[in-house]
Amino acid sequence: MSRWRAVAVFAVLAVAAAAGAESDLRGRVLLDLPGMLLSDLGPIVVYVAAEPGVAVAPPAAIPSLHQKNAAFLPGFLAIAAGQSVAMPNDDMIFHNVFSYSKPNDFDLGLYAAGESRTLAFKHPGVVKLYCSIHESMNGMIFVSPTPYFDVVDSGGHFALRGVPPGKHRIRTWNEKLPDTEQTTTVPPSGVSALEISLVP
Ligand SMILES: [Cu+2]
Repeated sequence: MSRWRAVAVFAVLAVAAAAGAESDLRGRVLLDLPGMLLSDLGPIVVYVAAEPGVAVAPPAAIPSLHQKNAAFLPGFLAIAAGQSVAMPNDDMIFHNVFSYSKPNDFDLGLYAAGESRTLAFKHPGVVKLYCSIHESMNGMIFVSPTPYFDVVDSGGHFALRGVPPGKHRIRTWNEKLPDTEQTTTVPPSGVSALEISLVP
């Protein structure tokens, strides 16, 4: 192999490695509000914002959001835009699931015990779920614009897996707090860490 050919092959391999490279972005959200704990806030989602012209396929997994004992279970679910959710009725009574949250609004109609409906959520944002029969049934789906998201644990920790290397806008969402955004650079491989202050 000539020297130049060897260089060319190496360059192609390097590009291939870069295209397939991904890293984990781990970190922690911190709350500096006197008298308030993270656990008082309900779900907090950390996610990578979408960049114009960059489309990433949603996860193929189809999580389930059940209707059980006249409640949505789980009551909160985070998914990626384009991902589908199965909504089985595990009760012995009829339920329906609907939402007014535009542009993800929908109405699955009434369906019986043991039946299920599956729905794809195409648009990022918050989707509030209700049942037309049971006023007490409330659920929520957060649709992340990218597949890189996590719901923080009770200690505020999160892990965004398989994030492409480069500069990203990292955003947080919580129902009670203003959204935050900060920019970070994810290295070509390995794990990077980020601290996010929820209240500047
Ligand atoms: Cu119901």
